[in-house]
Amino acid sequence: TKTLTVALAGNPNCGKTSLLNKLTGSHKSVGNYARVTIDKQGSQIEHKGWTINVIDLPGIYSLSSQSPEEIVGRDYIQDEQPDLIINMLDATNIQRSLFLSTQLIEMGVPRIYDINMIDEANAKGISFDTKAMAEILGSPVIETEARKGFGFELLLNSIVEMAEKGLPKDSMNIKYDSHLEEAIVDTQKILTDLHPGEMNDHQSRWLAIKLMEGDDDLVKRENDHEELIKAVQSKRDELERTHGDTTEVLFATGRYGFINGVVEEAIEIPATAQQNTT
Ligand code: GDP
Ligand code: MG
Ligand code: K
Repeated sequence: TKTLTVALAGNPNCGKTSLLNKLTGSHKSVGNYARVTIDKQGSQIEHKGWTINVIDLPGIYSLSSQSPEEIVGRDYIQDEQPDLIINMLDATNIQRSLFLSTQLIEMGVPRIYDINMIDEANAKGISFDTKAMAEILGSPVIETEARKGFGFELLLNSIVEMAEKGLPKDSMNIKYDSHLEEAIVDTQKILTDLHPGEMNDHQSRWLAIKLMEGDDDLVKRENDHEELIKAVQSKRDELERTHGDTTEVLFATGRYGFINGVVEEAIEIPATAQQNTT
């Protein structure tokens, strides 16, 4: 049989467990508890001749290493390499949701976007041009209401369709300010010299960005390479001096710039429903 492993990634409370329960007919409690373990067995769903193995990742806002949930989620994606990620977005908090998406894009994982809570968003007058979004985000975009199962057929069809076409190897990038881009390219050069043949361009770009952001976990892993760590630190210092912001803030600003572009092009948010971006 044809099988596929799909990981569900999204912010806490965006509806991941609801989707899984509804899809599998199970009744695991839908709670709001902290969770840092992953059930790698997953839940199996049969659709159009495929067995889709769905893994529920912990709720996360980012893929840095600022919380155990983020580290566990990121390690799972890197080590287990699920075939596909369903990136679940909270339609009522789309900017914040898309922050995680920018990081999944940078990791280069094949993905489908699931805009959940579409009922609540529509009730607030928020609407999405899913075709335009899919074009900008480089992958299919589906709307769902996980509590009721609305949109699931489309979501499952989209998963199977993608699997049958062959999952894309992603090369889409988030573009940053020119100073950041220069620093990324320089860092990538050092990385590919240190790890010859181990990383493609997309992977070295991801690691360069993470190191530039001062990701503790990844900096620790590269700690043997004194020259790299020194070079990264001096770039960080220089960027902070010239821009007056930490590199973390500079990268976050770049990500929100991309997100604002998505909103401008493809999402209608009435003034009465403006959302948090933090
Ligand atoms: P998780 O933290 O991502 O696993 O989110 P949950 O599945 O626990 O859902 C969080 C809350 O949102 C629960 O109260 C769900 O009943 C509710 N919920 C989930 N999906 C939807 C949806 O599409 N529409 C609405 N209105 N509520 C939803
Ligand atoms: Mg959950
Ligand atoms: K708009």
